[in-house]
Amino acid sequence: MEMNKMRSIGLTLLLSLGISSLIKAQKVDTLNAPAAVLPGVYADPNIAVFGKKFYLYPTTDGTEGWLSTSFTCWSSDNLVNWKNEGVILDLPRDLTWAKERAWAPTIAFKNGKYYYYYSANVNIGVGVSDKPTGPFTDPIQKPLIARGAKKGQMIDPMVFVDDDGSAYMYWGQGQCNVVKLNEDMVSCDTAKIVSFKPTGYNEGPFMIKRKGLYYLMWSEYDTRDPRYSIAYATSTSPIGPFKKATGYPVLKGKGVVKGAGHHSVVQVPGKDEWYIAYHRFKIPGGDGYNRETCISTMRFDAEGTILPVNVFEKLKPVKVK
Ligand code: FUB
Repeated sequence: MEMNKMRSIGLTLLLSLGISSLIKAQKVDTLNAPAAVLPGVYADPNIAVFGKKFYLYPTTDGTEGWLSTSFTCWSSDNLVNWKNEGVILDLPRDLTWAKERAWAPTIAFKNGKYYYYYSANVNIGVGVSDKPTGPFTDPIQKPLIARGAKKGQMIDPMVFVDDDGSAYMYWGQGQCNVVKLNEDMVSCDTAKIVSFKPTGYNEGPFMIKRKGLYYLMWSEYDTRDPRYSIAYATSTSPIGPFKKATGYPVLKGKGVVKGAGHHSVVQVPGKDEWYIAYHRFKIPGGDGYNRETCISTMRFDAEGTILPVNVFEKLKPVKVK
C-alpha cells in the first residue's frame, strides 16, 4: 500500500476512535438517575443560602389534590446531606384564614429578619421570624394577596431582593404577576401589580440576577404532566419586559426522570457557581402528587445563556467559604 493511502487510513481510524470515545463519555444512562436530596415526597423546593448554610423550603407532598397543611424547613452545609429542621408553619395552628393547601413557599432576608411567603388555600401569605428555621408568625393575620386578586391562581410566590434593597414578589399560575413590596416586606400596593404571560408560562416563577441581567424562570405544562419543564426569559429590569430564550428548556425530564420542574436557584456566595433545586415524579412509582426534591448544577455559557441542566449528573458536596 502506498504511504499516503496508509497515512489516510490511520488518520481515519484515529478520528473514529476519538469520536466514539467522545460519544461514550457524553452518553448518559437515562435509566439511573441520582438519588433525590430529601427523603420522602417533597415538591416545589425553594433553595436559599444564609451564612454558611443552605436551606430548602418545600411543599409536603403525598396527597391527591395537594392537601398538605404544614411546611417544613431543611438545612445543609454541603447541599448533599440535609437535616430536617421540623415544622416551621402549621396552617390550622398558626393561621386564622386558611387551613390547607400549603404550597410552594419561598424566603427572603431583609432588615435583619426572615420573611416567609407561601400559598395557603390559593391565597398568598407572609410569615416573619428572626431565624431562617422559623417558627414563622403571621404578622398581618390575612392574605398578602387574596384568592381572585388577579387572573389565574394566587400561588407560587418568589421574592427577589435587588442590589439596591428593593424587594419584588413574583407569583401566579396561569399568568405571572410582579409587584414591588413595601419596605416592611409584608404589604404592597396591589394597584401596581404588573401581570404578563410569557409563551408557555404556567407557574412557579423564579428570578435571579447575574452580571446585571435579570433572568425570570418558570415552569411549563401542568405539574402532573411528565413534560413539566423549566424555561426562562431575560430583561434589564426586574419587572420586564422579558425576552424568552429560544431553544432547549433549562431543564426537562428524560428517561426515568419525569415531570421535572417547579424550581429555585441558589448562587454560592462570592462565586459564579449556581445550583438548581427542583422536583420530579418520585422514582420509582411517583406522579404529580408524589414528587421528590433534587438538586443539579446549573451553568451559563460565555454569552450568559443558561445551559440545559443534566438531570443525571451526580451532585458533589459544596462548601460555603
Ligand atoms: O405543589 C402544589 C402545586 O403544584 C404548586 O403550587 C404548583 O407550582 C405545582 O408544583
